Amino acid sequence: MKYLRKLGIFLLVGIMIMSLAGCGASKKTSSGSGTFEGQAKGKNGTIKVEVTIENKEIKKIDVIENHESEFTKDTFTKVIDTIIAANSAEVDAISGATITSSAIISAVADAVKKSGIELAPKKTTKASVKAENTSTDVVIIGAGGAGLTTAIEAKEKGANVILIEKNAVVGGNTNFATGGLNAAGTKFQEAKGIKDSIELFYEDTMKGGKNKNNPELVKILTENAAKTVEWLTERGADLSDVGRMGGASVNRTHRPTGGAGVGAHLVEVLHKKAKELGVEIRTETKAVELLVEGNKVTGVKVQVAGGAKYDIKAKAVVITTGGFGANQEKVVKYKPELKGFGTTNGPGATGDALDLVEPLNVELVDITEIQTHPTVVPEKNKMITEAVRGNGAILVNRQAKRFINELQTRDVVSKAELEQEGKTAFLVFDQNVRESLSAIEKYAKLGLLTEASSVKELAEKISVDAAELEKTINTYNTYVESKNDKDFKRPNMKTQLNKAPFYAVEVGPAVHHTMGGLKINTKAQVINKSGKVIEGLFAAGEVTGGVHGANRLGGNAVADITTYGRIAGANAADLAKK
Ligand code: MEZ
Repeated sequence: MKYLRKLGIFLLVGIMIMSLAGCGASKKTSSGSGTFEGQAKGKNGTIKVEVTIENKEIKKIDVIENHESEFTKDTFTKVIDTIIAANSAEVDAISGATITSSAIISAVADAVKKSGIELAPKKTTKASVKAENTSTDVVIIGAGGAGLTTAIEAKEKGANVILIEKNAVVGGNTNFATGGLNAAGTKFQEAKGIKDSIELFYEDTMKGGKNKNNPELVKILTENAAKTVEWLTERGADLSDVGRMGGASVNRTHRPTGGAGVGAHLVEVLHKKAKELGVEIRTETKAVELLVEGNKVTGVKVQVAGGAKYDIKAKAVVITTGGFGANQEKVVKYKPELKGFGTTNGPGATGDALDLVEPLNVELVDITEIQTHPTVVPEKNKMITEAVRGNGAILVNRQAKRFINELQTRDVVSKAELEQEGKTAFLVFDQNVRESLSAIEKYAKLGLLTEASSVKELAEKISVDAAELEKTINTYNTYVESKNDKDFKRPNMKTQLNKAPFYAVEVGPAVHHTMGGLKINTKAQVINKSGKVIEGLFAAGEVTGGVHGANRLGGNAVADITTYGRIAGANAADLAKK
């Protein structure tokens, strides 16, 4: 019996050792073969991969841990395919998702190093990118939210469409948009009993833009945004949740159920739709010159990865390249006081269109109007969506005092923060707010939140006076109850901050949106310095100027890119049919 028990323990220990070896970092089965783990730091945290090698050849790469944004999914597939084809981790990173793709490459290199196996790299000829002159009805430059929308609309109107994108991945800055899309008079507002009107939306937008906006463009935006919400919904988007952004009189910011981020969701829906419709999307294809005959744009010269150039002739060209918020040189050129500021923009927002249109004498509007977003984590450049304030968070300074109506427009909140000690502030909220907005989960995963079980503990953790922070929050809670913010007249106080845990994030302003750009009319046609339409040339989204005036309201960018994207797509297709 004793002997049997001993044998049992012996076997159990043996099995445990074997299974521990199985779930360990490496499983080398025989020389030149095995499965090995490797890791590297991605944009949002650790990326872990499991690499299967058979007879010195990489056969399979599984990503077993990653915290990267949804939109990088394509990047994973592309870079893994490249590594397997080359049988080597010495491959190039992918433009538009450089940090993520470099991390995958490094994680694979780590696994290969741990394996001790010497791989024999294969010579790969980069799949030859077609670099032949071609022609189409409509060519669209830039596959962000505006470009994808334009492409779908033009294609659905019967045009043949080529959509080019300089990066290897689509989505551009829209991938980072979080807060939502503003629209007045939607069925989603109606279902929630929200009383809104196009007039009120128009007034808020003009006031937010300090009346510098082009009233005709704002009229078209505000009249058509609700139709855009319908259009997007019909094509698969979920915009059923409605929240509040700074400068809005009512809740009109549409976003996915539970308050999830809007941008990556829309890019996924639009990308899928564009592919389904047969839009030809050419990535790693950069516009280098507009083709012009007289006063007419007739196509675009492009350059592909590897350097070859070719022409795409088209009956209509639409520029949807976005703003220049990631281009410090251009930002400082137009607004020197923003020197040294961080940016919320993806690396592609470099303002290429400003150079492209230079020979065409295009009128630029409000080009010096550049917006900072007030709740960006310093150094990390992670934007904390305005929806967190919209759903109840407050801002306090280092004296633990509120200093502004948190739902003021971005220019006003940014300025107020820069006047505080340390030029930053703390965004403070509770579990009520966290539970109301799923976008916050991403910040928690990224480790951006300081969490505490009481206000006192939170104050200690962020080094502010505990009694003062308790007083500030208690006073704010009485304002929520009486619906009257006696200090700053904040209009929308959604919830008392009284449910533990409590949270804080240090935030400050960073470059967010470039309001200025190419002058367009209400048909999205581009206008030159003599006030004339440039035939065959359209533009939509952040590349244009006039819609937002001196300051854009949160939620109006996604409304702009999709609404004017639809307008540009429809008019470009019409022109092509003529
Ligand atoms: O429109 C925006 O820029 C926006 C809503 C950003 C955000 O705070 O989420």
